[in-house]
Amino acid sequence: MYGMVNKAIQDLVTNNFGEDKWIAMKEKVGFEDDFFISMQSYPDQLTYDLVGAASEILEISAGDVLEAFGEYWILYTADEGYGQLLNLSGSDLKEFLGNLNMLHDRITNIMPDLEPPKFTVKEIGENKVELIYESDREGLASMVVGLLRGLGKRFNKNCAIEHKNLRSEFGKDTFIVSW
Ligand code: 1MF
Repeated sequence: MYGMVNKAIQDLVTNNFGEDKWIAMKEKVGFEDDFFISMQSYPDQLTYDLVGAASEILEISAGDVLEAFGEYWILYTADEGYGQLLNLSGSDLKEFLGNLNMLHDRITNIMPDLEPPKFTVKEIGENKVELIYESDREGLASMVVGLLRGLGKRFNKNCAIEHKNLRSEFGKDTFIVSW
């Protein structure tokens, strides 16, 4: 995954739990560089290791780390100079969700090593959509819950997120988002 993702984890931990927690995490995973390069690709394993280390050091479940990270990612990218890109992806929650593949296509033009997930969105009610999430990566469904929560906040929507179908059982992760 691109360094940006690891950098966002660093930022989340440093801002919310303090620099020393981050230093302990770095040590635990054996990352010895001074910083991440946003536009460089790092092994996925490093990101998984960081989540594992955060879980141990902060004493919260890995699922909760992923969820917190997902929510933070929306704020983080908006703040780090990509607000325009997010603005282009929709001015309300439904529109944004419908444009997730387009957003990732745009990013792939600039970050060719991106391995974006694929989304299928179906409107199932006035303020309700079904979102199918397919990623080559395992175990990130909790992150998607956080991402959806972060998007809800971005659009000032109090949304409910139900993880309806689990990939482990049904081959795909399906979420019902309503607001
Ligand atoms: O392969 C990758 O390195 C990678 C990195 C981040 C692939 C995808 C993503 C985004 N994704 C987070 C990790 C999930 C990994 C996976 O499932 O395999 C979030 C996807 C997502 C899911 C649900 C709801 C919203 C989601 O994303 C919203 C989003 C996605 C990307 C960005 C912002 C919001 C983004 C913004 C600016 C970026 C990069 C990503 O940086 C840029 C862009 C253009 C030029 C320079 C830097």
